[in-house]
Amino acid sequence: MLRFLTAGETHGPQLTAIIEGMPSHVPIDVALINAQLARRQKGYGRGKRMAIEQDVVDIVGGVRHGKTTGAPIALVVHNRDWKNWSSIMDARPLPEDAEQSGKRRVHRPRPGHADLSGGIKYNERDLRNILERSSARETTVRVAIGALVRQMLSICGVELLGYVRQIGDVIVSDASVDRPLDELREWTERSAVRVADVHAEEAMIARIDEAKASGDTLGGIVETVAHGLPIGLGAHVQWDRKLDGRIAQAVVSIQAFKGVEFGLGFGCAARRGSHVHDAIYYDDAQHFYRKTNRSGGVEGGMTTGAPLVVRGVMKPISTLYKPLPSVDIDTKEAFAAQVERSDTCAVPAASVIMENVIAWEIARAWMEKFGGDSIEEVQRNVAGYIAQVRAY
Ligand code: EPS
Repeated sequence: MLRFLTAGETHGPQLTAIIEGMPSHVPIDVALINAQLARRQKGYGRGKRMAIEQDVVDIVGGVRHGKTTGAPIALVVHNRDWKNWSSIMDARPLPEDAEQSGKRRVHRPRPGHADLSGGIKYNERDLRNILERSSARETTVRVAIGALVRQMLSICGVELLGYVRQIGDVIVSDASVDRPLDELREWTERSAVRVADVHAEEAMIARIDEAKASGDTLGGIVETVAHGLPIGLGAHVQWDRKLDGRIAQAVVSIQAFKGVEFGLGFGCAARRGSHVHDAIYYDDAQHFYRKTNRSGGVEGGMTTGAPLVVRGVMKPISTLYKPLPSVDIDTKEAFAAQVERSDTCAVPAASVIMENVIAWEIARAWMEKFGGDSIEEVQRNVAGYIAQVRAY
């Protein structure tokens, strides 16, 4: 069973993850994890924090001489900004006279953030204790985790790509996405907003500039495609084994994500069934196959063998430089919400985050289906299953 936990605050010393259940002998290239972290840091519309950070991972357990050992893997990403926050975020008690001045206390909750609900729930008078952990900084280490486990997936032929479909009211053309995976990747990685559509890119950059100038923020829609999945990852037999259900939970757990869809998704509502489902065909060369992939590669909670296509919607970031009305938790008086440094638009970064979060869920389902203690055992199990599928 693959599982992980993360810990760490946005302005604390580091983010930490422990991953358990990786088989032994998976070659791990730290440079590939750092490359994913670098992709996450890019994107037009990010704020000043990204100029401070240069995220790199330290592997401090479970990998030896470039290969997993089967032991729990511990990852650390240091926050460079920590040096500017070390006294504010110190784990040790403050001297009594510094109690109020030294903490950059937050007491005017930002609408849309975890500040108010978290403050009330945890009976916390300093909302910084909520903000520090609810921050999207935590996605750094989730990307590192995805980047680690996809090194096992890539040995098995699975490839993923995340890109942007919409920022604000600017939508990329379907034709720009409808390209071979390598070509789409090349375009996406070159683009400042991770789109393969130059007209949309220009309009998106203009919208981000407008939003920034007016102290506002922008959300959007991101998409991940995964190729190389066999038929039958996930299972129909129990609610918590359905792959689409798990991916939905993982995607909506990404900070600021409000929705998820597979294939046609919400577009299913307006169509008749005959224009929603993917008819089944058979020939000797292709075995069972479909001419369409409206399902987005999942039926009954299981992969169909077609590419998995997932979209997620990210709301505009809730920290506004021109803040919305809020209420001071001390005085109960109306005030503008507290302004904390933030980004105007993090949708391009969110496409990298969703890609890696989905890689994790695929890896988890992969290990449930093909699980073994070494990568050799996993590969034998995959090969045996593929032969069984071919003979069906
Ligand atoms: C974030 C606020 C900003 C972002 C941060 C997420 O951080 P800070 O308050 O330090 O300026 O830059 O994102 C990251 C640090 C990151 O690595 O993505 C928030 O409030 O969620």
